Amino acid sequence: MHALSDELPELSADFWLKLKQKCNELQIISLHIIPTGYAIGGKKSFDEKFGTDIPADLEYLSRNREVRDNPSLILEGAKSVISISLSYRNLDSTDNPHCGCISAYARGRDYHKVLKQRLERLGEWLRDYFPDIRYRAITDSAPFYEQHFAAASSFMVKGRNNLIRHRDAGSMIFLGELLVDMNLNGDGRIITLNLNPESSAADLLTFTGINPVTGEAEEAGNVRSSALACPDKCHRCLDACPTGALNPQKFIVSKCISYLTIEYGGYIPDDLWAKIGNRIYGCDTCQLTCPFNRKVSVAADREFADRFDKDFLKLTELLSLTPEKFRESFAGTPILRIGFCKMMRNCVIAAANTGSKIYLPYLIILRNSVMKKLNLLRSQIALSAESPDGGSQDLSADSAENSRTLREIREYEMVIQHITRAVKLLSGSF
Ligand code: B12
Ligand code: SF4
Ligand code: SF4
Repeated sequence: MHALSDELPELSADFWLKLKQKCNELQIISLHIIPTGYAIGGKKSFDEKFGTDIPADLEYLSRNREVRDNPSLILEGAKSVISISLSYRNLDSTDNPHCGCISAYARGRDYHKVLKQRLERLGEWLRDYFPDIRYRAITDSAPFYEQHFAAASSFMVKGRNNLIRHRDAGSMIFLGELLVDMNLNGDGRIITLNLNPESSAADLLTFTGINPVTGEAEEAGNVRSSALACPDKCHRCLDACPTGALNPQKFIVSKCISYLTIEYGGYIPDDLWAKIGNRIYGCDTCQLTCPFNRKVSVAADREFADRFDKDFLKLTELLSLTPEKFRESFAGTPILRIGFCKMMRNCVIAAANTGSKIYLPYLIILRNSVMKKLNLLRSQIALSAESPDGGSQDLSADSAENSRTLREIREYEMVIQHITRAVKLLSGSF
């Protein structure tokens, strides 16, 4: 047992070896430790990235910038960040236009839950070592520069596809962090633990300095500077991106299919329909084309094994889902979060993109059931707008329930709009 102190505790080779064993047991495929001060400068890079052009659905990202820049507002006294990753590698993407394509990251158990559990278990293990240590697990759950901290590892780099990739695992990895109120970095250098079970004890740790001017991890002697960087001439991901969201100047979030199919809640502009193809949830194109994802030596985490039966992903099956069936079928996966309406919108576009009339009856049936639900919701609102004396009352002063109903009405109307265009396209009436 070790007492907690502000000084670097005596972290023996035994500590690091045991930590490596623990990570191997928890299927953690990378771990490095960064001083929390590494966050400073984030506001500038955030503005450079989004400028004032943050899509409304991602507006939440621009809040709490002071927390992003100062992790001790997430955990009081935070001194080090333990950045980890888990692999979800699955290159089996369907090109069959009659089946919906779900992004690899969403085909297994919800990564938020898995990461959180692993981080908690890592935290408990650390507490056995340092009984006074306090920690906080982060998995998309707090305003935090996840990619910036991840790229500080000797084994990681941010590619032109905008994603962090790991030397042995490629880019199909999830990032998570454990903030701790103990200085595990000692002299302030970044410490990368080699988790490859085959590696020797002499190869266990890499130390990287932080450039005092740029605030970035030093490149000298860094593994990533040579073998891992994007080759100068490679632009495969940029060329393959269906919508042009990835381009050398700036990542255009509002054109990214991942954003459009998952985050965006409105009508998808007509000119983007064909580009979406059969992608009904997320997009992997800029990862599938990356050569680094071909030569991967790390196995995917068991929790992220594909749960979806190929037959279930037929568009005919998906278009026949009811809201209840949707919830049942996607329970436990991140897909549940987008809700029935966004999923139906995405499937309607995929059906329109096949150009096949076989989907017309499915679309008509879906339109009828969506209309029925819409009428029900509209009458609920009309009823609540009537005052007890028979007159009408002001809805703005209304309950949370009314605003939920109004939101649902907008969502169902949005599905109808998409079905109307899909029917026109497939019946050739455009
Ligand atoms: C919003 C979001 C999206 C949005 C916008 C993405 C974007 N890149 O802007 C959309 C919906 C489009 C999206 C798509 C995807 N996402 Co996403 N997304 C996020 C989320 C929740 C926030 C990202 C963000 O914009 N943060 C704000 C910016 C400012 O911070 P940042 O991400 O850390 O990156 C900045 C810093 O590195 C900073 N920076 C650079 N230099 C410096 C220097 C200093 C000093 C500082 C402080 C900062 C700094 O600049 C970067 C911006 O360019 C993160 C989780 C998270 N909390 O970070 C996941 C995350 C980035 N997404 C992830 C994934 C898996 C995806 C998809 C692959 C999913 C899919 N298959 O459909 C796609 C990939 C699309 C692509 N090519 O980028 C993973 C990426 C893992 C990885 N290997 O990198 C993350 C990290 C989630 C996770 N916990 O694992 N995503
Ligand atoms: S996820 Fe798809 S749309 Fe988004 S940048 Fe990558 S290839 Fe382009
Ligand atoms: S496809 Fe090429 S340019 Fe794109 S991330 Fe991979 S190596 Fe880099």
